[in-house]
Amino acid sequence: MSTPADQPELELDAIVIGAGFSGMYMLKRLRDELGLKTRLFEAGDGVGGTWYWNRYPGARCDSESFYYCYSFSEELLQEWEWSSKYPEQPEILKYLNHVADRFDLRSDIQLNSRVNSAKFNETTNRWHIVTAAGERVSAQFLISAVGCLSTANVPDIDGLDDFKGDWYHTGQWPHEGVDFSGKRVGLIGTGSTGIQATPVIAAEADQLTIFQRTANFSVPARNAPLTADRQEQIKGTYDDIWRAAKAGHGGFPYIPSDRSALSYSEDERNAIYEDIWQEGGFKFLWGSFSDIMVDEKANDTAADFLRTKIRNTVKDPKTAAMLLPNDHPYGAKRPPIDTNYFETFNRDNVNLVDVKKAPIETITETGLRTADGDYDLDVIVFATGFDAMTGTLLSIDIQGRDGLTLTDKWAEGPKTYLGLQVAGFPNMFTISGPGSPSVLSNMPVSIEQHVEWISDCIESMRGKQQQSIEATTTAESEWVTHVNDIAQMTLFWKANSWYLGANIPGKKRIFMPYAGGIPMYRQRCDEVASNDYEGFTLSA
Ligand code: N01
Repeated sequence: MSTPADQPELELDAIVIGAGFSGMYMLKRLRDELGLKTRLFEAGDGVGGTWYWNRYPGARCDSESFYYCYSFSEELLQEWEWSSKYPEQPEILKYLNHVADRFDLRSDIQLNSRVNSAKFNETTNRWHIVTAAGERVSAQFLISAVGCLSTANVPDIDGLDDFKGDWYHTGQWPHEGVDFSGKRVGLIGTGSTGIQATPVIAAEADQLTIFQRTANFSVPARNAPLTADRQEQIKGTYDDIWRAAKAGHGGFPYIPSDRSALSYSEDERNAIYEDIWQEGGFKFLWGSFSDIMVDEKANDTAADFLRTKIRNTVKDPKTAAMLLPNDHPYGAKRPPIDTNYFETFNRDNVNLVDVKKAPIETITETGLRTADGDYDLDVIVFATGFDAMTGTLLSIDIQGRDGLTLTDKWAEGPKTYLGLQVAGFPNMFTISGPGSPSVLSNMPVSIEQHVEWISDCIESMRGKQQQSIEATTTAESEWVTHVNDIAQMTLFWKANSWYLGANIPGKKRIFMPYAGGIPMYRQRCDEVASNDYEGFTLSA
């Protein structure tokens, strides 16, 4: 019987990996606007990327729906109706499926096709990939659209194989859902995911025990339906919305604050915080004061305000004290947005365990053992995050020029030029790669900018009959230094976050995203392009 490995290699112009927001738009641009023979390979059996995999209870977007979407098609913007301010995962997945159908993308998306390896041939300037099924495909361009948070981190805790109950990682949630009724559930992790899942699981389970290693700040989402009037108003002002989003530091369409937290009296400042906390969402971080992420004293004012809110919400003083974040500045870990997270600790069926004080020792047949004692559980939920920004790319055996592997190249942390290319890996582009604003921004805005920059670059190459493009090592190392210098000016360094790879044992501690903001970043990318792709070597 013939297998995919027996088939002749399929020859294309471009290969895209990943069918989330980035990959689908990349496919559309390359195929429909440049006329390239393009195929998108996706490991899952559906499109949607993050929104395909993360089906855990309570999963919803922390950015508002009307700007957490594509801006490239006016028709799409006008025809799609978001039901609420912060849509749930099924609605975003439905939107991405609609995009796949509306732009007829499915015919060039190959599902259930994990890319195992990608190797560059210097003689032909082509990339050769092999899928898990053994299928071989080559193309001039290889574009990674694998996402920043797609490799689940299940901590290596002794005894997991012996556990007689069920366990799940939130990023690999079963499609049929999980029935928690009558169950004793243990949830490990209090990042954005754990904070979204906690109230929903608590409402269904018999008992929920949260195993918290680091207490986290969180601001209420204040989710609400989008009324017909609000929809109409949004749809009538989309040009202004996108103009503001592209000019905003984090890709959000609101004016960033330009006032210092320290130039107000405590009462005045707290009144400003209160107003913005009542509004809810990310605006608390980016729209309140301009110095929260750069000045520790300013940050303390926001942190104190949020700690007071926790104390006032959680009735049991012992539990409230455990929930007070005390080891990192607010915002230095990605700030969660919640719906009734702290209120959930007032329920009788919810219990909080501090696993920093009494660490998890082992998982047993019947539950989990910490240094303090045993907890009987029917289900364990790992809301323990991801090997972020590099984990997925490094799980593919990628080899550039001279047999250089990406794993070796990034042994001391990721190195890229603009987060778009890696020296030694010609004709390979990384959408929202390390060194770009990506996870510090409203992702669709950053993704569209990368996709458009890459397709403009390929179009320019084709116009000039250039066969290969590669970042120079000089441009790359200058960019890495710049990314580092910018991060050093912020408080991001002061937390053990996944931004720094600190959540993965043994991972090099390097600040991976670009913290200089979207306007400065876009300007640099545009300058590079208009200076004949300065910092890249282009060859005929
Ligand atoms: O993961 P995390 P996440 N024992 O890494 C704990 C995006 N997102 O899935 O802080 C005990 O943030 C860990 O503890 P600590 C968003 O960008 C977006 O929540 O390392 N605990 C932490 O509490 C977000 O930032 C949306 O001490 C362990 C938690 O697990 C990113 O995804 C919604 C442990 C992991 O937190 C990741 O969020 C949700 C161990 N061995 C998420 N290992 C949107 O709205 C880890 N932990 C779009």
